[in-house]
Amino acid sequence: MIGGEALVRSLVASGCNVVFGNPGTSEMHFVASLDAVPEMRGVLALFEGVATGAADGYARMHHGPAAVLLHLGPGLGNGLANLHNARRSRVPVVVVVGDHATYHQRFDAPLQSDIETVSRNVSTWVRRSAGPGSAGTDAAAAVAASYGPPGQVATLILPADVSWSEGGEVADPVRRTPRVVVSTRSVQDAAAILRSGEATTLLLGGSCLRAPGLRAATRIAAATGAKLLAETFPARMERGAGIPAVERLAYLGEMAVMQLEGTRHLVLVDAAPPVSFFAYPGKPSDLVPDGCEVSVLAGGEDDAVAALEGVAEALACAAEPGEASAARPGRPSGALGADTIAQAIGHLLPEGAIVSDEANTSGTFLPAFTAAAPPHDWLTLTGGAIGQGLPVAVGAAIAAPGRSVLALEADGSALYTLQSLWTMAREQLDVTTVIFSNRRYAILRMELARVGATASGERALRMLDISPPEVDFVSLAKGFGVPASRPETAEAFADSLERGFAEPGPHLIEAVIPSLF
Ligand SMILES: Cc1ncc(C[n+]2csc(CCOP(=O)(O)OP(=O)(O)O)c2C)c(N)n1
Repeated sequence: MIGGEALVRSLVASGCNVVFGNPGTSEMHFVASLDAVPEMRGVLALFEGVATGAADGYARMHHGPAAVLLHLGPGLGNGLANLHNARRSRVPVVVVVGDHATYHQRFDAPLQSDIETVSRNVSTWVRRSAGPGSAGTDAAAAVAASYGPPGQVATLILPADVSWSEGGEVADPVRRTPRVVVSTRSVQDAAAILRSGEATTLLLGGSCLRAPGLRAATRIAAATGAKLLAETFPARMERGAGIPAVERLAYLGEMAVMQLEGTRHLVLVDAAPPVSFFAYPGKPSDLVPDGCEVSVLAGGEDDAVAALEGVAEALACAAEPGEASAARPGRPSGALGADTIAQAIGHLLPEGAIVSDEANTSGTFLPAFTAAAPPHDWLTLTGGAIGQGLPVAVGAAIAAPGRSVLALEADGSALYTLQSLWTMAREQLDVTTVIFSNRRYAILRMELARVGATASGERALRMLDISPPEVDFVSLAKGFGVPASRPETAEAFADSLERGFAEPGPHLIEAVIPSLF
């Protein structure tokens, strides 16, 4: 068996059986192995950023990693922004980067570059496969490393001759390392803080944002009066009717300061301390209020949900009170805007939907309008590198067949990785994409003022407007094989959305709306 096939078989043996990729000559033996190993599903992406973002979305919805296949340093570089986001999602991703054959590297052929340096930026684990005999164990080690906990990006560099040479051996399957049980001492310390009667906020992140963690935290809050906040950009948050609603820490530092005001004790539960997304002249970077003590109940490697349940038990909290579910909003009518779109989504979102949210400023009304929709998952822009939403939707749809995926895309962000539509069409994924076409980089108009930049004349604003020319998303979608429409009223939008959810395969709805900024 050649090294490349041993690597693919070893990935499959360890439960990694989807590869998103964009290959080149140095990866041809990996590609050829897909015929020999039908258990591995190959999904072609037409840009590396689609492949890496899809792996992130897949891992958010699946218990294990997807693999990504990339072509040397330039291919890896093209995929870097979404690997950065995946790193911030703290999900397992295995990246296989093909390289020139070992003996070819000294010739400095055109595609030769320093792959390690590029990969270190996002990967906690980087290994270069030394020979066909170790390619299988290298793949298994990459899967093991990707699990963490917390999940991480593991990169295996595979020289072409390692891939094509005989002598490959399939590695034994690896198991996921369980999360660490938080000490009784930490649980008791957190319980003591919560008993003190001083204003306490629990900041929840990562694994706590699924229903069991949210339920345990809500029991604690009900018993002690503690405030609950969720991290600003969760990788995956469960919400909707019957799931306790927890407000997210605001993106705007000024609003986050207000949310945290008066907090004497901030208890971190699988979440990082709150910091401002950017620095602004005269404003704080550290959002922890003055005089507030920060403690950690559970870190990323810990079983944070069990820790919350332990605290709830230590405080003898009552069972979570059953909440009467609020009513969904009615079907919208009238003008199409960010508000009526949110209303239509709240009205129609199917049970078990997965929402990939990169609506940016146009998403302002979504949390309130969708709070009472049936239970669903909400996936957000974890690392702030835009162009993530559509690829994440691709990966989520592949990880969770049978569930409706809704990609909410601001127009500017959609244009980074629009080739995702082609993969949705080719794989016939049940993804409905809504483009919020405000024809601006609206958030940057707001940031222009917030950072105190004085210029806001025509020449500066031209850098923040994406029209003219007006991007025609309906034609673009059709060009990629995705049926599309451009409804002009709230009623017509709701009809299109309903059709998108009801019909199999991908759909795109372009909503031309006024910009909020
Ligand atoms: C990879 C990357 N490049 C550039 C940026 C800077 N950036 C932040 S928001 C933004 C424009 C967002 O516009 P759009 O997606 O249309 O959303 P809107 O602001 O209109 O709501 C840009 C260019 C970024 N965050 N990430």
